[in-house]
Amino acid sequence: MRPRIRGGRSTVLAALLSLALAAPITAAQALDSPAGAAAGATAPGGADRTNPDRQPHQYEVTGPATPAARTALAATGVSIDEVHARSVVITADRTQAGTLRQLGYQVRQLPDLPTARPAAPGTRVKDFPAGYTGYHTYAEATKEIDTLVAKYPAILSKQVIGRSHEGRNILALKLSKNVTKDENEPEVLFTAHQHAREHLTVEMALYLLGELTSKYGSDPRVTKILDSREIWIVPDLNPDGGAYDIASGRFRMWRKNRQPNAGTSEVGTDLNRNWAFKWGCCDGSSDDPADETYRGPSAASAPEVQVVSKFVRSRVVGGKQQIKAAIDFHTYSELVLWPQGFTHDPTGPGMTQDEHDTFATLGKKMAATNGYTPEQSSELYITDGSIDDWLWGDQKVFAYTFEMYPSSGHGGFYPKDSVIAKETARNREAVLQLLETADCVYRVIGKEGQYCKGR
Ligand code: 0X9
Ligand code: CA
Ligand code: ZN
Repeated sequence: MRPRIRGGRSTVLAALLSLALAAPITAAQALDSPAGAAAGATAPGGADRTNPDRQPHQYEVTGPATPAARTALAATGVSIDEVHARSVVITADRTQAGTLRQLGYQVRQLPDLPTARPAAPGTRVKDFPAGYTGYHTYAEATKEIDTLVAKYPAILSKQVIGRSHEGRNILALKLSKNVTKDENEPEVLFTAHQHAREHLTVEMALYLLGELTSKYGSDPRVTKILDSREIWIVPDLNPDGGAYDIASGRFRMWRKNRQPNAGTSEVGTDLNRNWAFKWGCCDGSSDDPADETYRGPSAASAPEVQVVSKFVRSRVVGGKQQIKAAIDFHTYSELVLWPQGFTHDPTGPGMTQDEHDTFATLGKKMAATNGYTPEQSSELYITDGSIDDWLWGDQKVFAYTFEMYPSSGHGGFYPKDSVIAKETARNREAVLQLLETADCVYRVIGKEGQYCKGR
């Protein structure tokens, strides 16, 4: 059993609030000002998120030096943001930090980021604060995507594949020559923004959309890729969380989605613990809705996870999954990670030696292009219900997780907008290599003949 560091704290008020929030709003109410996304002192976060003991901060925890020790710490439900040789940086609130101290951890609070002055209570800020306005809000990203679709209709198309809990559209953009036809070409999936505070990943998706459209016909590599692949980009898996994170005028350090939880005022599920493969199996997620890594009440309980799971399954054509490779973008730590996250074993059930070697070889190749550190994700700490484990374990997609800039410090989840151009372009080469390899990923270990004949 994982140590529960905090019990439920349901009050009558909290129960009423969560009931009030439980009704999903309609699409018509959605988009810019969903009812559930109101800001201010009474913001549902839950009810006591205005309590200073419940504000998230980053803490340095000294001691954990092995994957097992980090998994034990992560099993308390805090998120691990940085991994160092003999310490980690976590996100937790004061109550959780106190509990960790009681468990014997050495815990030191790190200074909060200087953020803009909060908006007046009850008002809702629509843009990022000064120094961050180069980041795209959901509305700005939607507008930019629509402009690109209008400009490049022959190679870019947009589908609404479903809606978030609060009713925002979840999009899948397809990029390919003859984009309106489903051709028999290898498909590659890029996803971003499962975690609300990881705004740089939306910029990564927008960068890829801009690059792959504007360079078609002039850049020979991009041209060849669009001529021979079908690329899917889901630029924002957690639009509700992203909007909530910026809505008060100061960053809330929010991670989860914005789905209420029954019987508590605590809001949200960690989408990257909610996927329906070995969900909750292995002490790699939390069963406490108050925790950062709450896995949800059941596998794929989050509408955002359902929407993208259904979309991925829809790419099975003639009994064959068309998507061959994928990257899910996160921040931060500058890592290229591969499955399986639920186990420390590099091979074993669900992963042959050749499959592992293929993952590792391609992962290291990509990491050599962007300077990230390549490793199996469980080298960090065990996770269960993550998207890459589901894509691999359930769909046999060679799925990676990229943890983007910074490697540590430097604004953590909130680097200034001045880094966007450099830190998105930094992954260009890795993305192109993945796309070029997608017709036979096993080529990287020289086993094309064995695994990719007769495709
Ligand atoms: O914990 C996570 O979900 C990821 N780190 S983050 O700081 N972006 O939250 C890491 C996931 C690593 N595990 C797998 N990819 N399975
Ligand atoms: Ca095509
Ligand atoms: Zn993340």
